[in-house]
Amino acid sequence: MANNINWFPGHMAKSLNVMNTEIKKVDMVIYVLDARAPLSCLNPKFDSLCEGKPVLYVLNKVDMADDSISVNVKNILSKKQNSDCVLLNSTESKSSKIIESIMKKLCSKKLEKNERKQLNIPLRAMVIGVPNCGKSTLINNMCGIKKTKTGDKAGVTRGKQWVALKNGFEILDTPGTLWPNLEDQDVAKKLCLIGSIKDEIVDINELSLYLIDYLQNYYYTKFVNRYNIDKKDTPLETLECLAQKKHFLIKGGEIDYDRVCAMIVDDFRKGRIGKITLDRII
Ligand SMILES: Nc1nc2c(ncn2[C@@H]2O[C@H](COP(=O)(O)OP(=O)(O)OP(=O)(O)O)[C@@H](O)[C@H]2O)c(=O)[nH]1
Ligand SMILES: [Mg+2]
Repeated sequence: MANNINWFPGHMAKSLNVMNTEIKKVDMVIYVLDARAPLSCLNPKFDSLCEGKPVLYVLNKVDMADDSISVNVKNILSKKQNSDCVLLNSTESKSSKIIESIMKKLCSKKLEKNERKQLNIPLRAMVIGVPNCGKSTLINNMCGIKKTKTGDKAGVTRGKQWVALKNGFEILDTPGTLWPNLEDQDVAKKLCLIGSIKDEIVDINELSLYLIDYLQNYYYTKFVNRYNIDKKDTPLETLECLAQKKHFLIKGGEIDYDRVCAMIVDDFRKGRIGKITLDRII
């Protein structure tokens, strides 16, 4: 990339501060990761936030991710102390039903203590994750009705929102947050591809070349099935060949780079190329 990708606007810094205060009021954390780039979604700023709290990792959007990698990630994360992990498609009605019993298991000590003291206090969880990973969609799924605003772009939720569930649990939705200085620019590109960084600050041409290179290395058959194009010497040659094939040309027969780049990124985001994961965990 010509310029480093970094996106840490003031509202994210503010949200992190609010979360650091609210964490004291909750019994556990629901940490949502986009299964298409699960490791890249791990925010170093969340490490201290989660310290001492049970964590349920929700590997979300598994309907769009590589199944074998999702299973590997689940195995790694569920082995972490005081943690568990579920694979989920939050857009599928009632898919989050499995979460209730896991929450109770992770907070069993607290629940027993409350029962002993005959305290009728609801179990409280904070939902955290990078922008656009599906936090609000998950909460709506847990509610059974749409209580929080969702949308297919980064930064939909602004400000905290408590939601009470029928089973008595109270869930806190938080705005998606990243961290200052995305030092690993591969991570930054993956976060762009899954829609966690807003498109306005990203060079879509470079992003699509990165994606082509990755797909040709790890998902060659899926790439060929979608575009019917062999591997060329460079991702740029593949991109140009694709544009010619699609007749994405501007006046004078020049390649319409913006159009072909936008198409391939959109195809990935909509899952048209197939179930793909951008982090390798094998
Ligand atoms: N295919 C698929 N799409 C999902 C899933 N979960 C959420 N989405 C979609 O992902 C997009 C983002 O969902 P949100 O719930 O708004 O994400 P968020 O994490 O709350 O985003 P911010 O509030 O911006 O941080 C929406 O278009 C959802 O429909 C899933 O499991 N599978
Ligand atoms: Mg949200």
